[in-house]
Amino acid sequence: MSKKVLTIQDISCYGSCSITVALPILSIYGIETVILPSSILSTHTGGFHNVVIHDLTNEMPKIIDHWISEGISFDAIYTGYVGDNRQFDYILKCKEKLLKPNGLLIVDPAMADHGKLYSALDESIIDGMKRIVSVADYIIPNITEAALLTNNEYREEYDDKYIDKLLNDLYNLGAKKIIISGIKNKASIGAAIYDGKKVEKILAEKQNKSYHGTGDIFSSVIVGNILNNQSLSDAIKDASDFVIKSIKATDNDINHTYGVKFEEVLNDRMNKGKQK
Ligand code: PXL
Repeated sequence: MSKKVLTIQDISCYGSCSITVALPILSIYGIETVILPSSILSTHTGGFHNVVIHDLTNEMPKIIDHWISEGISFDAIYTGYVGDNRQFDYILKCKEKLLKPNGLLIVDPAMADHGKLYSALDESIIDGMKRIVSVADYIIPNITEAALLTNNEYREEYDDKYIDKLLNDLYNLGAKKIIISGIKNKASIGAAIYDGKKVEKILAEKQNKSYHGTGDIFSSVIVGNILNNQSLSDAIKDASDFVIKSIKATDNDINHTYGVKFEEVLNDRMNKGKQK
């Protein structure tokens, strides 16, 4: 039977991130993807000015209550960018009332990068994010988010000890499996994973340019792979490969700076699937 996922994040109408990447990516896996938009924005907030933001906090409980009354349930809940601190109560309600027994909560605490919170967010989002991280089965923060969630200082340069401390502190918050993305050394970039027993690093070839929305693509592919019962390390290797190919598909178009052209990679996957 095909799986059903609820993804809770914003709709950035233009900008190739959040729901507009999660939906097509998860659909390729044959996963039915249901959305609970936390807000609607004209664009994402990284690099655009005068972004129009329509907050949907007040709609969320009405939508959730309707689903509860319809007896709807999900195999997983996958959360991303949350626009308002009041929304964490509703996310926890979804976990309690709409997630099947043994269903997974997968949290990408998408709130910051390069040492800073995203521009439309304030510090209150950090405490809210801690509440859902502490009950999550998987979390997928980048280094900035990992540092903010654990009150560690953000570092551009770091050693294994720093990453191990972030992993350990996140595990102590309550998350069962931690995936920190964007771990870099001279030639490589990748993720560090920890399940309370062993740390593993999964590295791939570093790209010269960084683009917006690649974190959301990385997380969406991981969610698809986890629900497809792949091992976590294979899920991450594949997600890195997907992001690298998406960046390569974008690098030759200097006008495309707001996200990556992941559609070309998705199209390849779909055609490969068809040949089988
Ligand atoms: O890609 C993360 C993201 C998602 N949603 C919104 C954002 C960002 C990053 O800036 O602004 C609205």
